[in-house]
Amino acid sequence: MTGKSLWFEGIPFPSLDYSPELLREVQESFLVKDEDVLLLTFPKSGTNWLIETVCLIYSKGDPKWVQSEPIWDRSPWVETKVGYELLKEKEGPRFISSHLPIQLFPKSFFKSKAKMIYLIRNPRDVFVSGYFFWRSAKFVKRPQSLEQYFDWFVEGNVIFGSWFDHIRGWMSMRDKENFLILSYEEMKWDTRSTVEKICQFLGKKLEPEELNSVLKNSSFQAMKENNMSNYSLLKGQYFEENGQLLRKGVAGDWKNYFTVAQAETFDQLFQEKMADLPQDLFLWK
Ligand code: PPS
Repeated sequence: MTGKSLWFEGIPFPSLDYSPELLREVQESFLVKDEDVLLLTFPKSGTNWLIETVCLIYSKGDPKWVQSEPIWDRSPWVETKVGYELLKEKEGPRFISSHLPIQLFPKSFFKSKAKMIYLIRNPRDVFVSGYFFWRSAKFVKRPQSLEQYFDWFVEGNVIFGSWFDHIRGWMSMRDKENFLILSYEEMKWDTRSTVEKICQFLGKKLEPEELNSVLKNSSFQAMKENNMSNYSLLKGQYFEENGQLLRKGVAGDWKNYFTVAQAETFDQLFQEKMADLPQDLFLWK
């Protein structure tokens, strides 16, 4: 299991809990319902923070639910074996998480009215976060050095493929009413306004004290201490003891790791790949 990824349609996936047959079935047959809420990201963009926030919005800030049920059961990953089975059984409105690129996403979504939130993060920070995370994972090809992972990242040979392709693919949905784009950076810099934006999108109204409780219980510190959200339950089978989901939780950490040459290579690549998209999508600039 250690040291391997699973390849499907030219994209590396984790080798545990994924299979080509399932990925095809999810795409062709998973039925998205109009009342579902979908949380979509490229890995390491702040997915779990978004899930926690949405769960807390629905529980009106009451932390009982997020402190008693693992985060991957509250909002299962549709592309995993465990998540797919769980979602098929769930009644009523569901929260569904996914890292799938648009071309592999369940086709039924595109004919539904289900709401999707797509969270973007500065790819430089996605890269650093991914390097430290995948290094301790037992179900992917692990990077041996930051330099090696940099090469993989710019080539798009990391788990779930090219960050640039993922963003470009999903940004084609940006004018749809049921599609909300947020960024990790705006969540960091103005968490309250971002939570209000999510509430408005999902048609949820919170009292001021409920909103305060959402903010308190979805904070980096609260999530780091919450065993239902910090992935500590996955240590052993999925991760080494030193693995941690909640590493630093800041914007701009890449500046502590990139060499000048890497920063220039990355800028150039970004320019080449993303110049034709509206630049206000990329709030870290
Ligand atoms: S995963 O494995 O792809 O689902 O990881 P994901 O949840 O997308 O991203 C993990 C990074 O998100 C940070 N994080 C947070 N930042 C701020 N506040 C809160 N509450 C929070 N929760 C998670 C987490 O620390 C990872 O970023 P890094 O830079 O590694 O710290």
